[in-house]
Amino acid sequence: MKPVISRRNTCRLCSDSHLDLVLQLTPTPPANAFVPAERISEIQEAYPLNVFLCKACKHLQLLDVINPEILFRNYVYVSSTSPAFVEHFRKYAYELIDMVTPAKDALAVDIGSNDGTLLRFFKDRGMRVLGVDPALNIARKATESGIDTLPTFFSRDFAHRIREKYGLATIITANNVFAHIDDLADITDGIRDLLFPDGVFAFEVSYLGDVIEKTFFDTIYHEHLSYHSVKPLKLFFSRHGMKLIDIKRVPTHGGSLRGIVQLADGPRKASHFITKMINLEREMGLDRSETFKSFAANIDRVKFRLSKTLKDLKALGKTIAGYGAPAKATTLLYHFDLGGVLDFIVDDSTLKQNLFTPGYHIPVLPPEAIYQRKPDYLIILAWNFAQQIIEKHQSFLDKGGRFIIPLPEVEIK
Ligand code: JHZ
Repeated sequence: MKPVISRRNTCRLCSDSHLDLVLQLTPTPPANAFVPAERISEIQEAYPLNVFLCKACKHLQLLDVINPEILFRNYVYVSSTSPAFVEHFRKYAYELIDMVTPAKDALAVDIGSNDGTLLRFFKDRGMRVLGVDPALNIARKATESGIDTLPTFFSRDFAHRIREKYGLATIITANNVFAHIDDLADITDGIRDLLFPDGVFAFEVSYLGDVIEKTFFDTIYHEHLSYHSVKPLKLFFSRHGMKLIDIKRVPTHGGSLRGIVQLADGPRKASHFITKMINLEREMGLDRSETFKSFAANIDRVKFRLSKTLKDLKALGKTIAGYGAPAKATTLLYHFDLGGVLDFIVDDSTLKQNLFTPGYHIPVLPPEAIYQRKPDYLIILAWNFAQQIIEKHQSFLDKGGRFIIPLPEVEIK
């Protein structure tokens, strides 16, 4: 069995060994390591959250890698919990179909397919679909619901097996997983080997530009090994016989990139927007260590503001709970030292309800708890869904409750 944590010494994208430590966040347990009641007396180990910038290709990344068997085999995040996200995937699937116009029965493969939310839209449009996801519990459910899902980690070897059994794929997707994989070179070679000559690989990842601009530091956790930007990715794909041909900024998870990639000699022309984005990244300073010093100062500023707000409320005898138990809440709670502040957290995902948060062991309850326990304030830890959550719980506001949105700026509603 591989160790719980291992340390790499080279850049994940270009293999250079010159890396600058540019940010250190408070160590945390794995962000989704929720525990059941019988384990709350256990102390969960915290692992470093140190962020490095590659001096050669400027890719931002973690070098401490938690064993993916521990992170992903039994997973609690389910894409379909958030209706806005489902709608996002519907539009995304249709855009890809319009771009590729797949032949009848063409194959779509989704890497990290979770509960099959995206694949279902391809299937509805007549494509053959195949999911690959290491989360045994979620892959089984997806297969039972009609989306064939192989319960494993994607790799080049595995891509070859898929190719033998199912043939080449016209569309391959990987959403919110391209940041999660340590050996990106191997899976990218697998994608290349599995792709039809005129097929496309599409991926979405949280965008570093948004993380920096909006101080979304809490999206830094062990599952996210990479904080992608366009320039290093473009170089990376070209080294692997592929070509980045389009980039789009999409609003999911506070700001993400959608990349479209084809084989190096594929039929489509590259969009001039790629060069525009690379220029914008230079202006934002994403390739400079100093940028991360001001990022760290911004994190401290939000920490001060939020801690003061919560401390003042507590001093007035107010009760505070959390809404949403996203992975990123683990980083926020640890780095801002908020373990003792929240009485409980509610989350709509039944997979998280009645568990306890990683490390601090704050109880996660169904949303009805808000109306039974009547906290004075709810801090929205799933800040990317603040609007939807507030709309859904207008009655909490009507009864005198208030919401606190922690990021990008502390806001009370
Ligand atoms: P959400 C996930 O991160 C996990 P997380 C993963 N590691 C990843 O890479 C990123 O996405 C990109 C709840 N909720 O989507 C559901 C409600 O309770 O921001 C979720 O637990 N009620 C793969 O975990 C959480 O909030 C609601 O009405 O940070 C949101 O988690 C809504 C809308 C959400 O991702």
